[in-house]
Amino acid sequence: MKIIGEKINGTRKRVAQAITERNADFIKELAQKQAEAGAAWLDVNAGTHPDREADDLIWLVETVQAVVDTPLCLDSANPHALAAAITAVNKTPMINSISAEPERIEGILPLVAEHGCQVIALAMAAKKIPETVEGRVVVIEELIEKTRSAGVPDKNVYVDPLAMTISTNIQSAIIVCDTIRAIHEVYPEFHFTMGLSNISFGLPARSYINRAFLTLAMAAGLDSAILDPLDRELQATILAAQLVLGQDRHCLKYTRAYRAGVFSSS
Ligand code: THG
Repeated sequence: MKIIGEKINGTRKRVAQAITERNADFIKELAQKQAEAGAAWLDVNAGTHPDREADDLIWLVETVQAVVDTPLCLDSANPHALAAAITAVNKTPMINSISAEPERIEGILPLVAEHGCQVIALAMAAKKIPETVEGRVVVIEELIEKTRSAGVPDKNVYVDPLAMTISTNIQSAIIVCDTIRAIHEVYPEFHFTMGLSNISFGLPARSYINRAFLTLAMAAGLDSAILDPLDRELQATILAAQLVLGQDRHCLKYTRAYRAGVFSSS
C-alpha cells in the first residue's frame, strides 16, 4: 500500500495562506513530516486561482524539493499548470489527473507519455461521475483505451473510482469497492488510488468511517491512497489491513512498526 501525502493542498486554508504569502517554511515542514511518515509521493495542489495556478504550483514544487526528494504528485485539472510544473520537477512525477474530458486527455496525456509519468485516471466524464458501477467501468475503459493508445504502460496508470460522500449516497463505498474489483479482474496491471476522506464528508467522527472504508477498499484491490500520512491511527489501520490481507510477508512490516512505536499511543 503506497501513500500519497495530501497535506500540501491549496484548498486547505492555512496552505492557501502560505502560498499567497510565499511562506516556504510552512510548506517545507509539511513536506518533511509527510516524507518522514513514509509517503511514497507528496501531492501538491496550488488551489483554484486559474490566473496564478502555474506560478503557484512551480513555487510549491521548488519549495518542497528544497527539503525532500520524495517524488511529487502534481494535482491539477489544468493542463497548462501541469505542463509548467513538469518542467520544474527533479524526479518523474505522478500526474493527478486525467478524466474523460477531451481537453484533459489532449492536454495532459502527451506529457505523461513523453515524461514517463504515472497518471491518475478519474472515473469522470463531462464533469459527471456515473452513479453506477457499470457507468464508472465504462468511463474507466474509455480512459484505458486512451492511455494505451498514447503509449502509457498499464502499470503507470492509477485508476481513481472516485469516493463520494456516504452522507448523500449510502451505496457510495460499495460502488467504489465493486468498481475496483471489476477493473482489477480484467486489467490486472493497473493500480488504484483515491482521496480517502471524501467518503465521510458531512458526517461526524469521520476517522472511523475512513478507516473502515480503507480496509474494505484494500480488500477489493486498492493499492494506494491520498491521505494524511501523519494520522497514526490510519497508518496502524493500513499495517493491520496489509497483514490480514496476506500482503506482509513474515509479518515484517507490522512487527517492525510495532517495535518503532507506531502503535504505542493506542
Ligand atoms: N482524487 C484525486 N485527487 C484528489 C482527490 C481525490 N485530490 C484532492 C483530494 N481529493 C484529496 N486531498 C485532500 C487534501 C486535504 C483534505 C482532503 C483531501 C482535507 N484536509 C482536512 C483539512 O484540511 O482540514 C483535514 C485533514 C487535516 O487536517 O490535515 O480535508 O479524491 N485523484
